[in-house]
Amino acid sequence: MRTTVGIIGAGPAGLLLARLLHNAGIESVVLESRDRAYVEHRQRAGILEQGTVDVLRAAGAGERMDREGLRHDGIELRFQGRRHRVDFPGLTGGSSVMVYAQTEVCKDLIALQLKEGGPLLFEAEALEVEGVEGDRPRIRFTYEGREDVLECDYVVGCDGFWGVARNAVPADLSRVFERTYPFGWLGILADVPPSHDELVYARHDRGFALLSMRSPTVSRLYLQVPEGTDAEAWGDEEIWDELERRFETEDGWQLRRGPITAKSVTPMRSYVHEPMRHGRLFLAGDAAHIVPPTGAKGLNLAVGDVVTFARALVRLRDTGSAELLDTYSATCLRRVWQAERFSYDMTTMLHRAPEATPFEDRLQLARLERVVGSRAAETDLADGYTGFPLD
Ligand code: RFL
Ligand code: PHB
Repeated sequence: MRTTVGIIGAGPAGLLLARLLHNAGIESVVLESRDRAYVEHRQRAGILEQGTVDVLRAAGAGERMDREGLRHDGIELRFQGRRHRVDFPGLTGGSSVMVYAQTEVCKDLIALQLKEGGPLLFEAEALEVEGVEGDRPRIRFTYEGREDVLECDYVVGCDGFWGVARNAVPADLSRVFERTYPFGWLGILADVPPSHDELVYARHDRGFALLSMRSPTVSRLYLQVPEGTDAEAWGDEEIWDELERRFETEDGWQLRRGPITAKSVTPMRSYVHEPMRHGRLFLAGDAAHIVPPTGAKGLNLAVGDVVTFARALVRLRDTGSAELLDTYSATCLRRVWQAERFSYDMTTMLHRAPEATPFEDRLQLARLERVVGSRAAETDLADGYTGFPLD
């Protein structure tokens, strides 16, 4: 098999890239190791930045998002029983975010790709990327029980944190910057209308909690739990009791309970692999970087990377200039590091580390007081949350 761009992975990064290339008249093949149902139902992100919404619309993939997505103009910060709303459009000059689940983004992009785009092979597992320093990189993969080779002009590794593409960058050229956190998130889906009409980020002495949603009838909630926690160790009523404690306010706000339909634990990690390009291999999305979910940035970063790659390839085709391809890694990494900083700040401001000292607890509260008391600090948070611009 032969194509222009070989894409490994059909998460948001790989699927959107295939769509952008199709719209530009550039051929691609997507290889995805899992089956379609798995990719369409894996519970993950929920928040799309304004820039991501604009990209999906321009790609012709925004129709259902515009019908079913929920525009949010703010979030609530909650600590010491107090509530503070951060007004995004008022602080940023008009930006907002969209609540539309990653599962739905993937379903929409898969349907478009299968209808209009190039090949998208499920249960096709990339084994290795070869020859990235030459003109004809290849992906060795298995499909329907056989080993095969996809010859490409370019390979884009959109295969997430556990993928194989990154291995094709020689160890002596790779630099990894990493931090793991001594806690994770226990996430639940519940068939109950959200208890608040915007997301609530709560800092509590017992740990962080987040109220989010999937639709007007489905809530998504998270609890900070110790690293390595088994989701099944938490009973449903125990989860609701703990959420209630952490969201408690002085004004008697009420949490609605309902049947829990899914439960899982996510570890928390910050990770950046530099460079994001080696020869004709380009890394995009979680294959190159991970952020803790507190800033809601992971999917949005993946979108930024593939937009940058697609633009660069179109520039090469239209003008003969490889300049944007050559600067791909540096361009993406500028935005990646701003998102890493923002996600780290949000995480450390809102979570209680197991070994936190009373001094650190006070500092954390002072950081929150600063955000709610200073328009400059609040604007900085709103700017970061609604998204850093694509260059
Ligand atoms: P993905 O989604 O992991 O997709 C990679 C795909 O590659 C496939 N694959 C392979 N295919 C072929 N051959 C191989 N050898 C392969 N190895 C792997 C995998 O099966 C998979 O389908 O990466 P991508 O596309 O870069 O997308 C990144 C996002 O998924 C991720 O950053 C976000 O989900 C992070 N995230 C959030 N991001 C946001 O922007 N906003 C949020 O509100 C948000 N909340 C979250 C999140 C992530 C979470 N978890 C579970 C980590 C909340 C949570 C709880
Ligand atoms: C989600 O709805 O899954 C979600 C929302 C905001 C975050 C993380 C996850 O910061």
